[in-house]
Amino acid sequence: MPERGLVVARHRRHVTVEGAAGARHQCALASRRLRPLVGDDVRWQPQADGSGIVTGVAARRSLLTRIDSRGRREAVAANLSQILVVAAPVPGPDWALLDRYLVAAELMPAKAVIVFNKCDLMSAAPEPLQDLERIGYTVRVTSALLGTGLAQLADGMAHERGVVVGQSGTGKSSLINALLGEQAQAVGALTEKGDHGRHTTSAATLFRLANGGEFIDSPGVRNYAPYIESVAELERGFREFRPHLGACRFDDCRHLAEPDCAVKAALDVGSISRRRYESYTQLCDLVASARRSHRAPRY
Ligand SMILES: Nc1nc2c(ncn2[C@@H]2O[C@H](COP(=O)(O)OP(=O)(O)OP(=O)(O)O)[C@@H](O)[C@H]2O)c(=O)[nH]1
Ligand SMILES: [Mg+2]
Ligand SMILES: [Zn+2]
Repeated sequence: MPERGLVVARHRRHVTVEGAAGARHQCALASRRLRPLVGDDVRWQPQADGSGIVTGVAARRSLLTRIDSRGRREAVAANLSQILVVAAPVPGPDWALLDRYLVAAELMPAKAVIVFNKCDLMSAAPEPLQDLERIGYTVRVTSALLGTGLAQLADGMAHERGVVVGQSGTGKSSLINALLGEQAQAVGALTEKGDHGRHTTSAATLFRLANGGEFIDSPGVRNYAPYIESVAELERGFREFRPHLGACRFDDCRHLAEPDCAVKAALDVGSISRRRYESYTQLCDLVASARRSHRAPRY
């Protein structure tokens, strides 16, 4: 009998599925057309040796995407309700990268949580962080080293399914280890049988917190951009633009050089930050160039 399960890790040619009973099973795919992602709800057929075969992927509630190296849409993870973007004073924060993750969260949609880690290495919150808080983002200041802010961070993850993203070296894994504490090993255990002799480390693995939070660790990135179809979609990714959208002279205003632009007027009076606006114009360029090299979306 096929069972329901949750994909908790993706490897090159198979996935790890958590069954209804909580055990984890290495599963092959019944068809090459199936492209299960971490976070996908699947149907799988248990095998006598403890492994399984994924036979179907349920419709997705949300999808985190990125632009791949050829400008195409690549699916990253499914059914997330939260994106935790980790930045730190060391390595110096890449605010543009952080903005791109915030755009991804707005468009999915998913709740975004900005985690400023390694607070033991600084005294005052940097200005961009204050700007982001002012426009309504949740900011958690933490130290995985000292344990600062971890309880509030965990509270905000209760009953959410999130992914932890950000630059390499910001402390994502350290935060996860600190949050999991001694749970870490228990969740890492895989059913040995059924492993098809492959130990390729998966790009993403799902962990569970005692409060019902589920989250995915991800390897650090140097660059990231969500896949965005059009400028009309992109502008909705900047939450502080929203009160001004529809107030420009032209319906299809891209808020670049057009006259009587409400977004640029807001920029001029300082209610939209110049830094955020620059992130927007960079993404505009990226959307335009991705469209030029556009091919059929890949899943
Ligand atoms: N001072 C200080 N150092 C920290 C803190 N959290 C992590 N580190 C250190 O930062 C370095 C990188 O930590 P990781 O947890 O490996 O960072 P990561 O984001 O998982 O990096 P990738 O896996 O490469 O993406 C390690 O040397 C940690 O010990 C913190 O709160 N304070
Ligand atoms: Mg890591
Ligand atoms: Zn405009």
